[in-house]
Amino acid sequence: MTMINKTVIISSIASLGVVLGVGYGKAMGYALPQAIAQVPHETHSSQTESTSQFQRIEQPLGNKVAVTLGGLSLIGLELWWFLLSKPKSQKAVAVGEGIQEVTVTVDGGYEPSQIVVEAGKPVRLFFDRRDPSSCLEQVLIPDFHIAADLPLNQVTTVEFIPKQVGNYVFTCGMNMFRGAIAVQAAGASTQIANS
Ligand SMILES: [Cu+2]
Repeated sequence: MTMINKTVIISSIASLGVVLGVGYGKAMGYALPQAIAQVPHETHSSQTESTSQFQRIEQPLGNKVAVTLGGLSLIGLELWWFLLSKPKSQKAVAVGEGIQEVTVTVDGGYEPSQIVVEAGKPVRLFFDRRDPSSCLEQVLIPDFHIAADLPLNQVTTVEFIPKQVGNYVFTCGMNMFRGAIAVQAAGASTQIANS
């Protein structure tokens, strides 16, 4: 896992903690005095301690349980998203004679997000867009001067010839979702086997 991912996880969990803390505090009966001021006067007694920063208000037990369970499930969802959904992205290897073809499913990201091809031979990528999010309506492969619109529920073909070995990224139009095309030397594995 990269450093960026770790940073994202930590900051996400921290921000979730703040949101959760506020919600939890409200459900458990604590609220800032400004919030109390907006509640009709009858709902809280005259014995409230106006000097304390937080004041206690009664909430049904159901609210407390709901917020607690909601928070826990959000944390679970977040952990799943960052820790378990990432390894799903696989490598697609398309090395060999002729045109190297790979179908990339565009649905909440790119699947596969790692594509291995050989240098010097044409590559044909089929982007199958199934995600209605406008975030994924375009795919960019800057190194090959490609900017393709991906109509929803259609397969869009993108072609290029990678001449140089290297790692080339492809992203959505806003650079939020990413994948990579690893271009290997032609016949690299054969050369290793013969040497
Ligand atoms: Cu995007």
